[in-house]
Amino acid sequence: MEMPSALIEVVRNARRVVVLTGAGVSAESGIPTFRDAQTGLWARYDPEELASPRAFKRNPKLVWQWYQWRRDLCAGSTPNPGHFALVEMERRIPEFTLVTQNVDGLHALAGSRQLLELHGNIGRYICYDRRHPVTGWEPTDELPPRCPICHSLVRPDVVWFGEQLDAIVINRAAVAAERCDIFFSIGTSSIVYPAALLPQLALEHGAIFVEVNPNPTPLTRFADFVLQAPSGVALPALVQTVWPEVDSGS
Ligand code: BV8
Repeated sequence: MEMPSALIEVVRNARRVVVLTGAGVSAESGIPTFRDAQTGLWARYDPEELASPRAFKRNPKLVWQWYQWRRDLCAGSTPNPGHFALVEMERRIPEFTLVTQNVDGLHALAGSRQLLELHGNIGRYICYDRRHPVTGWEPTDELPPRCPICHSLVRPDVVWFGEQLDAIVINRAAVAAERCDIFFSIGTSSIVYPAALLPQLALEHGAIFVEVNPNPTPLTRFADFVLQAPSGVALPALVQTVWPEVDSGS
């Protein structure tokens, strides 16, 4: 894939880079994106509806089983070349911050370290009433299981619609977005807030804005560069062109 020479130049000279990723970056790992039509049993449910405290209170077992289905999908998936290209960028760029909306854990699995998980992680559990971290529970036929400490229902440690993000995490992401030279928005429809405010913050502070997405989004028209391709193709091509000495097999 051909890279614009101007983009190669700015990436090669960048000191501070922020990357925001969404579900699209895991699509090539076989995880359906958040808004793709859900498959099978889940096709008739709206994910934004299910990923909410209201849905969990109304039907905790249904929401628990949806997350179990997604957790099994994640367990069966591995990072793709797009994830590994981001690990290489982190190695090469002096100040690199990876902010993800994804809850699948694939960036950490690929080796990303400067990582902010805005929406939590589907592999971790907390309890509903007191947010106790839960690593295990008594064997039971009841779903969801109960917290060993306070006996309230166990839920995934993710941020649901209508719930606040962790203030420290979103503030760290905002500070990085305000200070960066280049902001990449990769594999996200850019419609979920407050995550979608981050590229706007970067633009307000004069950053170069790069979008990587096979489809247009509401932010495409603000982009200095648009790589209209799957991230698993565009990111390895970018890394190979900027740092030709990189072993592409990583
Ligand atoms: C909150 C965890 C407030 C759960 C998720 C303004 C300000 C603040 C809030 C709001 C606001 N306006 C509206 C709100 C409310 C709401 C919101 O944003 N709604 C949207 C729908 C309008 N926001 C919230 O509720 C947030 N909370 O603000 O609280 C508050 C204040 C005071 C007191 C109490 C509360 C919480 C938001 C977090 C929700 N949780 N996930 C779970 O996963 O189950 S968000 C969910 O959407 C996922 O995390 C997902 O990552 C995220 C974003 O979606 P995308 O990642 O973009 O995925 P999508 O499918 O949409 O798009 C995929 C893209 O990939 C596409 O563009 C496609 O073209 C592209 N693609 C496909 N293949 C590829 C590809 N790209 C590259 N390569 C490929 N191969």
